[in-house]
Amino acid sequence: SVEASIPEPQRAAWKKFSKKEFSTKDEFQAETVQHIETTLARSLFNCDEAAAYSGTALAFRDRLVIAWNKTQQNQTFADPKQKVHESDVKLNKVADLSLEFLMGRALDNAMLNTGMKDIAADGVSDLGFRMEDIISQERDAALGNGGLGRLAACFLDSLASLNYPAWGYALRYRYGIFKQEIIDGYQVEIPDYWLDFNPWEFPRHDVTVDIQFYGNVRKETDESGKQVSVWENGEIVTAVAYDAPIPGYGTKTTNNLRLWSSKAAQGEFDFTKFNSGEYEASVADQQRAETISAVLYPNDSLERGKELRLKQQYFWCAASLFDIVRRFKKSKKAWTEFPNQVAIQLNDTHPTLAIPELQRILIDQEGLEWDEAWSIVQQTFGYTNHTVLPEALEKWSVPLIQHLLPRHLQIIYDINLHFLQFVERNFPKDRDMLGRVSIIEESQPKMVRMAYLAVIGSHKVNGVAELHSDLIKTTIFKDFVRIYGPDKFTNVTNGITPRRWLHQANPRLSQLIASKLGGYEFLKDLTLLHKLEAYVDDKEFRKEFQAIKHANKVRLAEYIKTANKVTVNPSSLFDIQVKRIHEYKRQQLNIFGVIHRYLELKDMSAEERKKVQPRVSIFGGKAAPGYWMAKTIIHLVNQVAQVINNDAEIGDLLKVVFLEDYNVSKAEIIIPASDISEHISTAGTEASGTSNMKFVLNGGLVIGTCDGANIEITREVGEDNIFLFGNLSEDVEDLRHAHFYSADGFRLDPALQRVFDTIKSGTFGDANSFSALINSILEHGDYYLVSDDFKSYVDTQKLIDEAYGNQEEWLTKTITSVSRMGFFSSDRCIEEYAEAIWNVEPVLPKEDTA
Ligand code: B1H
Ligand code: IMP
Repeated sequence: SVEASIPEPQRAAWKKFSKKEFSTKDEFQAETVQHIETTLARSLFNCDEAAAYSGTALAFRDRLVIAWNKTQQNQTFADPKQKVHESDVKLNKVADLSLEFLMGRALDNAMLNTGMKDIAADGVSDLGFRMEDIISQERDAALGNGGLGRLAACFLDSLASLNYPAWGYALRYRYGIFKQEIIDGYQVEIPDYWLDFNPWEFPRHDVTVDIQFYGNVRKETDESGKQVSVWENGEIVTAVAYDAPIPGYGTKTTNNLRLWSSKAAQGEFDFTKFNSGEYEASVADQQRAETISAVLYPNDSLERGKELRLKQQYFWCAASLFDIVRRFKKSKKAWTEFPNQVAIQLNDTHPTLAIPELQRILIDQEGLEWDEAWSIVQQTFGYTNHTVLPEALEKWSVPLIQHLLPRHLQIIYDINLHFLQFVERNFPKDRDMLGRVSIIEESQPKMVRMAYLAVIGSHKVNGVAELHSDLIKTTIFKDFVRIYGPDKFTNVTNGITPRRWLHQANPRLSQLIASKLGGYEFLKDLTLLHKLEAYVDDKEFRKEFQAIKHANKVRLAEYIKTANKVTVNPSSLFDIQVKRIHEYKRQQLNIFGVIHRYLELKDMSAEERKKVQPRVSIFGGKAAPGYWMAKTIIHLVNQVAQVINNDAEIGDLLKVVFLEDYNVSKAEIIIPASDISEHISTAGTEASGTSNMKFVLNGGLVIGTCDGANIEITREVGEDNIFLFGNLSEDVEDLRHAHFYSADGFRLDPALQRVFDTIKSGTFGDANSFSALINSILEHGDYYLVSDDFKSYVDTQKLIDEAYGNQEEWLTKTITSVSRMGFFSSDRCIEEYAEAIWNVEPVLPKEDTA
């Protein structure tokens, strides 16, 4: 084996001194104190909570690294007991290319996944600290916008927990998603510089890749007389790897998240320029290079075609592929083996340049023929689509790609030519087809349609919930279903990791479930939750379940008190909508509903008000900085909150709260505290949604449209346990059409008209601030069907008030729902990807195989 190739004395010395994973309280404390004293240069006398966090985190990081090293060795060498030659190196790794990984905090996750949280909590308590305080010192790793980035993070947790050999690849942004402050009711963006102290990452200054941009392409003839293309004279930027360990739950498998950071190729700065007096120019080069990985683009579901974004995408794809290819080449296997050894999943179209890049490596650098190379490319990639919204579909202008990546543009044109010839052979009579499916859109300027390139360059394409996967087959990829047949397209309904979203966020509920199910096995096999249904009538269980929900609401109420200076009654119905602010997600429908409720309360007599179900409407979420309409919605919510919360006549009957800076760690407090959560997108617009799953798993019910994963949640929990409303996706087109062309004109529900009149009268401040929001409905065709769904929305909210009035029945609904959520574990997703798309098997850690 590889071990055997190292001389015995050397191995003995390593074995003797190589670090062991701590497993007792004493060992944990020894590690922590040592880090505080030596790594951080602090002492008993100046160790604050921040230092205690750092010491604890470093102790856990070291522990993860030991497991991480073993995992990487184990995954790299097929069978450690047999003699393994270099040529037997086994890869079979999944590479998950995602521009976003919304990881949140790492310490709590590391403690829970390694099963060491109790020991550590006990240990820090002896040192004078409370574990909750230490945990809350950590800053979120916020390298993502929303659902797409968090899904990638859940997938990493599942991949490691299921022992799949998998690496995530992304960029090491210096600034993650901005921090949101609400000032005078408006969103203000503050940069999120999160790297001053990040104990979780390992700089790998020895793992670097030089990446080229711009330049030109020259044709030359090689020794064998073959024409080859040489891309040269470009600008070089260096990618440096930073690795973060990803621990699995209840396993020693620890995978890797590799983040690339950009720096100037010549190192710190150019000394020749510096010495010749061009100090500023030498620093400018350095800054230009570093800008590539400087900041995460804060647009969720909107593409803006900026050159820097394209640079980010290529930089990251090229560095990641270089890394994967280098590792494969060490195995000395034939190229035809590549797709059997590596599976690369494209998280949306953002990494689509990896397709022409791999083709370029194979034909220009490795000397393969076009067809052979292309077959390898297609077998290697899988593409996950996350949206059908037209404004989110990526297109890059041909002149921009020509300028930045001249060789890639040639390859894209060649891919397109081969593809269109194939289409022409198979559909000779359908002339329009060629124009429709061409990768190149014949606009001014011409555009490259990245989604088409991703479909053509992958062997499988999947949507993220059943309705969405059906929609992509009948809308954006309709022609491709005819061309390739339906088998190329599949569905993998999204899921969430129960480790973070139940065990970590709601420890008391997790513990209650474990007490009934005989342990925590359900965290590895969430379908075991179905056994809870047997306890739905168990008095003790019901009491504890309800007490937990109440305690979680108290915790959120305390947070609201601190953060918003608003007192809410934890016995009210907590109605929560937290997600990115977007017209298609329809926070405007929610706030119009709140205004309607307020007006009704104002109309009531004191006697009538006594019968009303008190409610707290909680909002949270970021608007993209340039998305004016979304910012207007935030402003309206805050103005409405201001008026209602200060109306003495209303008191506890209605409170409105906008929670600032929604992020992963706040979600962990907010989600367990809902009675109702809102997932009310216009039907057909939300591909899946994943917070809907999190809320139900934590004992909340959903008000939602027939959209995304709401449909499968309904199938699982039963129609009686969810509040569905609104028009169906198949009717959306007709309704939009009717807004413009209906003979009897645009009709507005009188209740919604009254809401608009109230806003226009200045009740919530300057009416002009909100005119665009109202006009988008009254004047511009109400694209998101707010007026069409308003009545059914407020009627359904009434049903919810009534249902909540019967607390026993409500409790039955919530317990039943929790017990039926087993399907929504991201472990199930990963098994589906592994089987239907990647064709990979788990690699068990050594200890577990023995
Ligand atoms: C989703 C995005 C997205 N879909 C472009 N598309 C982005 C598109 O930075 N950009 O340019 C960023 C994000 N995000 C979401 O993915 C869907 O809207 C959700 O419905 C889905 O649950 C989630 C995960 O599949
Ligand atoms: P390589 O490209 O195959 O050398 O591996 C890629 C990365 O994995 C490098 O950063 C290595 O340091 C790391 N790596 C490979 N094998 C091991 C191991 O056994 N322990 C820790 N890291 C490893």
